[in-house]
Amino acid sequence: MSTAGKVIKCKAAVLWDLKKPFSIEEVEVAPPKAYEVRIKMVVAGICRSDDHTVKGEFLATLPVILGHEGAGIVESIGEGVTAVKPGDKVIPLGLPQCGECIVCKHPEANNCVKMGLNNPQWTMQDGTTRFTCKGKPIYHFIHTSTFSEYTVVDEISVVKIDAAAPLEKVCLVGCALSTGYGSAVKVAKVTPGSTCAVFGLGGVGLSVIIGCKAAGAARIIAVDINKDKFAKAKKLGATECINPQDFQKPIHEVLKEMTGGGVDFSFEVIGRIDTVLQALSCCHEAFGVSVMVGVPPSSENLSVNPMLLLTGRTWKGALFGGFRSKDAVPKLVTDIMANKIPVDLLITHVLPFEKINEGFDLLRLGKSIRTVLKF
Ligand code: CND
Ligand code: ZN
Ligand code: ZN
Repeated sequence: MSTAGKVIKCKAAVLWDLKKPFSIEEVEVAPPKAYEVRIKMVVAGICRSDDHTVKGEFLATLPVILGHEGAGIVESIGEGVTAVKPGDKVIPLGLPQCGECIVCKHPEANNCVKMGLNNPQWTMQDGTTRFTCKGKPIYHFIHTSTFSEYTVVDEISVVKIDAAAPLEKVCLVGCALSTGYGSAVKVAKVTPGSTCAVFGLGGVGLSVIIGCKAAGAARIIAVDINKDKFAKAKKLGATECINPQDFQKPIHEVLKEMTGGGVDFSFEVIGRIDTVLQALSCCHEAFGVSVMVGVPPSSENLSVNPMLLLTGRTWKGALFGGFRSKDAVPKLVTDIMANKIPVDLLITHVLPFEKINEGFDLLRLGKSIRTVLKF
C-alpha cells in the first residue's frame, strides 16, 4: 500500500535536551509539500558535528532530529519536484545547491545562501517542520535530519546517485568524504610533491589524507593525540604520524623543524581554537596555505598575530570541502564505485539504528572512525 500523501509513523532519534542521550521515539513524518522530498533512510553516519550539537557548541533548535550524513531511497515527492522521483537512490545534502543565488552562480563558491548557517532556525524552507512527536514540532538539522527512518528535505538539499551504488559505503559522501577530500583537492589545491600536515584523524581528517595523496603530495604528516588513529592514517597515505603530547616544544615548531621552515599545506580537522592556530603557524610563512575544516565552538573567538599572514601565508576555510553539493556528490559516488577512493576503510563500526547512543560513545571514546547506523 502506498504511503505517498499520508503521514508516516516511524522511529527517530530525538534530542530533547542538550548533553543528554538520544531517545528513540515514534514520530509522525508529514508528507512532502511542494518542492520537497520524503526519503526512506537506509544508512546514516555519525559525524563529530552532530556531537558538537549535542554538547551545545554548534547551535540547533530543540527538540531536534540530528544527523547530516546518510543515504536512502525516495519514498514520495511533493508538487513541482523534478530532480528526483520515488525509488531513486539519493544522498541528502547538508549544504544545498539552489543553483539560483549569488553564491551558486559564483564560479568558485559553494555556501549557497539557502544554507541558513546565519539563521539556524533549521526548519524547512517554508519555515515549518515536517516532524512531530507527542504533539510537539521537532526541528530539522542542516536540511537533512538523517537519524530518522523517514525524513523530509527540500529539493535543493537532495541529489540522485547511481542506482547501483552501495549505500552503506557511499553514505559518507554526505559529509566526511566530501568535506575532507575536497578540502585537500579543491580548497587547498594540494600540489604534486608538496608537504602536508593534517591535524585530527577522524573520518574527516582521514578523508583529507586521501585527498592529499590523490593530489600527489610527497609528505603527509598526520597529527593526533590518539595514537590508535595512526595505523589507519598510514594505510590511507600518511608518511609520518606524530603525537603533540610526545614533544616538549609546541607542535607547530616541531613541524617547522621537520620540514625546513614549514609545510606547504596544513589542515585543522578537529574543531578547536588552539589547534586552528597551531595549523596556521606550522605552514611556511612565505607560501604556506592553511585550511580550517573543523567546526570550533560558535561562542569562541580567535586572536592571531597579523604578522602570521603579512609574511605571505594564506588562511582559508570551507564547508563541505568547497564542493558544490549537487554537482560533486554523484561524481564522488562514481569514483568510489570505481575503487578510486577507499571510503570503506573509514567505516569501523556498523550498528542497528537503535544503538545510536552506543555509536556516539564510540566516537567520544576515540574508538571509532565512522560508525554507520543501519535502519
Ligand atoms: P573526530 O572526532 O572523529 O576526529 C577528530 C580527531 O581529532 C580525533 O582523532 C581526536 O583524537 C583528534 N584530536 C582531538 N583533540 C586534538 C588535539 N588537541 N590535537 C590533535 N588531535 C586532536 O571528528 P570528525 O572527523 O567527524 O570531524 C572533525 C571536525 O570536522 C569536527 O570539528 C567536525 O565538526 C568538523 C566538520 C566540518 C565540516 C565542514 O563542512 N567544514 C563537516 N563535517 C564535520
Ligand atoms: Zn544557492
Ligand atoms: Zn559532518
